Amino acid sequence: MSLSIDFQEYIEEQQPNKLLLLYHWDTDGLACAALFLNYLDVASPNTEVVLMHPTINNYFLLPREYAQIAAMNVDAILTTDINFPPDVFTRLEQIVQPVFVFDHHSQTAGIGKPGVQNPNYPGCSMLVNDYLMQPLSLVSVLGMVGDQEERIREFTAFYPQVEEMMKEHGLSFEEILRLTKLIDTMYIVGDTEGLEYAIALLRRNPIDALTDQRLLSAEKEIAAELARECAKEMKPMGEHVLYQPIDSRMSLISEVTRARAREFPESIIMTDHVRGDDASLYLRRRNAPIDLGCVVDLARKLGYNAGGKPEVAGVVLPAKALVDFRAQVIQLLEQLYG
Ligand SMILES: [Mn+2]
Repeated sequence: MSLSIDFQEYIEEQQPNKLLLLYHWDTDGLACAALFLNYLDVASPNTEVVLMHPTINNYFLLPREYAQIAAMNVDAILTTDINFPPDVFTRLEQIVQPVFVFDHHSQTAGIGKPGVQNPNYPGCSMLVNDYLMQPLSLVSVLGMVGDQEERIREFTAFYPQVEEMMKEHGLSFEEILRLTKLIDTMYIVGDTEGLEYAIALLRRNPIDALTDQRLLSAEKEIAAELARECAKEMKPMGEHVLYQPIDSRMSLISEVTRARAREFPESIIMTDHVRGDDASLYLRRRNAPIDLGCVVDLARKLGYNAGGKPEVAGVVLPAKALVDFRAQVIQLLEQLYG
């Protein structure tokens, strides 16, 4: 199968029987899934689309998930907004080709797979919308706002599109941001069926989120859980770091870390969360002049899944390696910035 194969051409000419759509579980990924489903409904109404997401918090697939995919007998795979490392695409291609990749994460920027990989987009939803040449919609801007939050205002090539949708729908920026928070509640509370519920809601009318009981009650639960975690005392580790282990059934690590960084803007906030055999470790800083990329590099050198930016680093690693890795991170930061 040629690498230059175009997704729309493939769909419209081949009218495949069965397609797997692998999506990220956050607002951006759900918005992308909604846009693709809208397109497929028209372009190839007889194609059966199987929706699937990686286990929440995993930016990779488990052996049983590869087996599940192999058993599906799909004609093609479409992945959208998932920050998979390149080997995941290689393994998927061993199951079936073509594998289309629509993504805006820097990790996928140079992989040259069918689809579109472009890290200049602040959200994958707008990348997908542009690729499908659909008119601007609330769904197409929601993913960008979900990923970037207030920072979307700084993307001068993209923020006007958000403003246009605010005007068209009579929504303030805060209301748009709230919509993304409501959509994100489903993965945070671990409501995996809720992810497809949210995709359906996005396809119907995203504004329904503001009055949707399932989303509103999840929002309330999350606020209570976040308050409980943020009432804990943080433990100083080394010169720069304040540390907190998270103990929750929800996926709150990025929310807790963000809230604590606001509370302690001069420190590096480090949190971790053990879930079964895996652990997540997260670092975030606001004012400390420290590039957390060194933590991502260290994690990758040790073979862990990691990603981030200068001000944030996220690592997924085996739970049994967590204590040791945490100590190495502290040591590294002391060495570089102590
Ligand atoms: Mn995204």
